[in-house]
Amino acid sequence: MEMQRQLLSGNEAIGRGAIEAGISLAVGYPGTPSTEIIEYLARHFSGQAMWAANEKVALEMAIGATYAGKRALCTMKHVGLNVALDPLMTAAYLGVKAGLVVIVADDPGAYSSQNEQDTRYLVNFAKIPCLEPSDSQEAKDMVIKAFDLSERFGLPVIVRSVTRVSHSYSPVIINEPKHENPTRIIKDPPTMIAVPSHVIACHKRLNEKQPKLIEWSNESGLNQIFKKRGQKKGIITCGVAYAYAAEFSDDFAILKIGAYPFDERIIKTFIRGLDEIWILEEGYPFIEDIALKYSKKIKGRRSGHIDMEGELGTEALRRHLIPNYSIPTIQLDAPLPGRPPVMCQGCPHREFYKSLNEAKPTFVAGDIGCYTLGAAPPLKALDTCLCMGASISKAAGMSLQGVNGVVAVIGDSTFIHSGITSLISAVYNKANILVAILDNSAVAMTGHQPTPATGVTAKGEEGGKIDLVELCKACGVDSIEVFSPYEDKEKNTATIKDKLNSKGVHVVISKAPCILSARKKKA
Ligand SMILES: Cc1ncc(C[n+]2csc(CCOP(=O)(O)OP(=O)(O)O)c2C)c(N)n1
Repeated sequence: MEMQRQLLSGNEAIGRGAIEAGISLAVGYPGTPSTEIIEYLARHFSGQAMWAANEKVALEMAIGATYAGKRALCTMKHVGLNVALDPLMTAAYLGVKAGLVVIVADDPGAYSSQNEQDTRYLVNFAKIPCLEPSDSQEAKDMVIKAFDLSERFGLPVIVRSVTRVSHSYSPVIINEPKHENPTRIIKDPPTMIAVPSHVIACHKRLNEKQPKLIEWSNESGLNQIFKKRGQKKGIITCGVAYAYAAEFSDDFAILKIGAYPFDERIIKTFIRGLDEIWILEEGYPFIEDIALKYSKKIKGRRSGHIDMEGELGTEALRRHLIPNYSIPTIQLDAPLPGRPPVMCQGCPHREFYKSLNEAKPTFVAGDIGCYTLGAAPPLKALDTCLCMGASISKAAGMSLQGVNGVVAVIGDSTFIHSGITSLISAVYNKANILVAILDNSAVAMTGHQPTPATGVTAKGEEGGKIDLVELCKACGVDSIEVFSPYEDKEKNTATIKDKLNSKGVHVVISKAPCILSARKKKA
């Protein structure tokens, strides 16, 4: 094959890496900034690339594929790993039977997320390795390395990306894909059945792997020192922050961390002879807390030199690293207006909220999706939003304390992701709530991916189709009504009012396609 170079985003490069590593399955749940990995694979991988109902299910499906001897890729955003943490923790104990790589994309600055948590702490907690790329080429190479590492140690491996790696484009060399592993059904009870009698032995095996993982990371070449003679200042960095730090390599020696866990002695070696050491890492001060054990000259987030919150970004770095740096400013006649995200004109959620506001609920527990934008003026329709699936459970919790007139508002994808079990729990515990499922037949917030209720797969093919009405009925709700948010709004308000004043768990499904996906279909 002739050498070929392509301009790929980090997410596309991750997808390409997975193809070249010989995966048989790619499965994930949408979430910015990770979504485009499965979308790329759905277009470019002739094998299986699919969406699961949530991240936990995605990871369990990927683990299942490894029990058939196949390599599997699983993708999610950072908060998705909280959902998938249960299988991940124990998969580390049991080990995997073929390469399993989990891509977790963090969102420093929380541009599209409910928090800016740092995946490296969960990696550490699970005692598994993690690789962290700084550009698209590294993203591809590290995915391939991660599969080999996973098979060598029999462990799931995480590749941590961040928004700026996932969404930035840089050239990537394309190579021939490896052949997929042949199917072989694996049975090995002591390493596949997590019952108490096996746990201690599994945990011991996991602990015994730890020093070997450090040896591997030492030899991997992924933790590197770049130091020129006479340099007195240094930067310890990782991921995309390495790309920023590299701009200062004339003045600063650089230690780049690409593989975790790493041998802390590399920090001791690096800081020798340096008068000032900056720690540039997106996320929480993970490396900094280790470095602080070895030097008092460390400057970073923990030591108060860089803000603890928000994205590091390039501007902040220039400000810190170049003495007397002044930010060039452009004089404007008037300040630019703020442009917070808003609901689209004609969005069906907007019309639903108008009817809901007219019904004057006591409290509205929102959830995560485009409909969260209903919290903003002029609708001001929501009183709370926490994490995916929490609306129904929070509403039930309030109702069981005697608060009447509580509504949970949840999207179709979020309902399938983690609302169903909350609905069952509300019915079981005899809550008095109204659940409004805003069914726009898409995961609109993350880019109009299909859902199990649309019956279309990630590849755009016909899949199984889940009927939300039948599903709610099967959960035992007291009543269920479907209406269009555009039509007969007075009647919709009357229906909502009636359900708010009734005992039991009631569901209304406000059904109308997302205005953008409907337009896309027409075009
Ligand atoms: C645990 C977790 N996974 C993924 C996401 C990313 N995400 C934000 S909203 C959303 C779903 C939105 O779809 P839906 O509920 O159908 O509402 P819509 O945006 O279509 O109105 C997803 C997947 C997240 N915030 N948290």
